[in-house]
This record gives sequence, C-alpha cells and structure tokens, in this order.
Amino acid sequence: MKNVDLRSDTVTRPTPEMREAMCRADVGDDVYGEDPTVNKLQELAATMLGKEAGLFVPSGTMGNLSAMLAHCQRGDEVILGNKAHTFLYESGGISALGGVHSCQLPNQSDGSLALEEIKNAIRADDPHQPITRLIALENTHNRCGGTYQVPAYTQEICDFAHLNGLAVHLDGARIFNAATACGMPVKAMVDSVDSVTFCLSKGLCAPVGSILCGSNEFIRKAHRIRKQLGGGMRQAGILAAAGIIALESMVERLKDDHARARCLADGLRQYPYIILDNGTAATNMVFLSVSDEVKHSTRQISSLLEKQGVRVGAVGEKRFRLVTHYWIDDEDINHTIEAFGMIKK
Ligand code: TLP
Repeated sequence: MKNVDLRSDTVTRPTPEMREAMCRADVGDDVYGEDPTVNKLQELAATMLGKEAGLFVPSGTMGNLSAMLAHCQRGDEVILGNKAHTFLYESGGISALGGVHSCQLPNQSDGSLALEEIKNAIRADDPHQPITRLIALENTHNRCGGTYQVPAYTQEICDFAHLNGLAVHLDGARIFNAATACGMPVKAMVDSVDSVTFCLSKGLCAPVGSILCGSNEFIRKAHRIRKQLGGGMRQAGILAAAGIIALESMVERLKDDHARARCLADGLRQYPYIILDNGTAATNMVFLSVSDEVKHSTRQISSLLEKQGVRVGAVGEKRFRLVTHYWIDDEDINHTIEAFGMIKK
C-alpha cells in the first residue's frame, strides 16, 4: 500500500546522509556553549542569512516566541497578520508567557500586510494604549497558500518600521522556499529584518530544530529567554549535525518540491469539482476546495483518500492543503491526482 503523506513538510524524516552525520557528530554540553556541532550550525546559519549570530532552538514556535519576547516588554504590542502562524498556531504564547499584546491586521491574499494599515495601527503616545514595539511578518506565508514576498516588500516595511523606532521579526519558517521561488540568495530575503526564524525540520528535512538569527546583542537576549522556556539543550550536536546537512545539501533541491507542487495543481485542475486557490502553487503548497458536487463531508473525503494511501491536511470545510517535500516523488504526484479522481464516485 502506498504512503503518500502530503499533510505537511514537517512529516519529513531525516535522509540517510543525515542519520550518518548524526551518528558521527562531535558533541558537548551546549548549555555551557561547548557543543562544537551546534556552534558550527549556528555560525553557518548566521553566515548564510547575513546576520551576526544564530541560536539553535528546538522548534519554529520557540524561535518566534524567543524573538518576540526579546524584542518586547510586557504590555508592548506587536503588529501581525490575522492569518499569521504566530497568531493562529502558537498557542498564544506571546501573551500567555510574555504579556505581549497583539494588533492583528488583515493579511492580503498574498500574505502581505498593507503598509497603509500598519501606519494606521501604530499607537499614539498615550497612557491608555499599549506601546507599539514590533512588526512580525511571515515568508513564505502558510495560511495564505505558501505565497512568498519579494525582498523589496520586506525592505519597504522595514524602512518604515525603523524610521518609527520599531523592530521587524520575520517568521521565515520556509524562507529557503521563498528564496528559491524568487531565485535569490536567502541573505537578500532577510537583509532588512532585525531577526528571523527559519526551520530545519520542514522542507530541509532535518528531524528537529530551527534557527533564530539576528545581531549579537539580540541573540544574547534570546539565548537567556530560550533557557527560561526550557529550550537549553545539552548534547544537541546530534540534532545539529542533521541541520548542517540540511543547509549544505537540501536547499538546492527545494525547486523540485515547487515543480512537483505545480504539477500536482495542474493535474488536479482537470476535475471540475476541485477549486484550486488562485495562484496555487506558489511554492511547495497546494490549497484547494472541493465543490458541493461532491456529496462527501471533509472527513469522508480524507478517509477516501487515505484508503488509497494518500494523506492530506484538512484546513476547513471541504478545504485541503497538500504539501510537497523530499519524500514525495513524481509517482506519488500521479498517484495523488488519480486518488482525487475517486472522491466523486
Ligand atoms: N507549521 C505547521 C503547523 O503548525 C501548521 C505546518 O504543518 O505547516 N511558522 C510557520 C509559518 C509554520 O508553518 C510553522 C509550522 C511554524 C512557524 C512552527 O514550527 P514548529 O512546528 O517547528 O514549531
């Protein structure tokens, strides 16, 4: 039986090369700063992103949380999108743990925030109001369909933020996908932001971990917060070893995931009862809805697909997300297209 798991690129298992590197990894106690493999990964990531320093964290969520708590004090406000991962899917950590208030602006369909709306959202110097401190962006944008923003957009927001004494954090969980789609080095994508988190454990295939990058001073603060959150790891070099392979040999191939996502979208277009989101697939995600012509419920559709060995993410009423990654090949794409042909029967 086939197992085509398109629920997310988080389901990726480490490659044989990663497992090998994990076995051989030189390790030490990272809480003492003595794990050579973690140190190497952090330096490599910071260099690739053009930032002074990097911090290895167990998850993207902890990377974003540590960053936002490092930028903001209790009672400060962060401007973010109403479809941002940091707003929707991180358990409200910034307010629960940091007392940080959020101002949610509508994400445009491409995942961007309108500069005019940001301008209007900045608080007056008035004791009734929280202090606007930070703008949080996301690239690629998950809930907006895996869409990406070009560096000029990020630069425009950052220029405005910096002129107004605000910092900008980028949730770049899939920033390497964004860079691939733009055909630009990742450094150019994050040049203007003050801090950025990216994930090693999505399209880059490492089993665990994300990196937060920023200035030396910022990373020193975030390092303390990571410890407060319980994210100080010991012989984490075992995990970092896979992260190094992720950065050295998995970035180039992301274009294959994007090509397969486009191929999947093109194949599904033949079915009149499948409504693909406009612009899908911009990167490695395909978002679609199934029309009422198909009488099955969301659950029944998922289960019909599963019976054929295809797993997809249900993200709403008859609405699905399919994410391509390293463990999905051309045959899996064809099999998935065929499986969608069965849901009408
Ligand atoms: N996203 C997951 C789910 O949480 C939705 C997925 O399957 O896509 N930022 C973005 C943009 C993300 O998509 C995710 C994970 C994270 C941050 C958090 O990363 P982790 O799961 O490592 O905490």
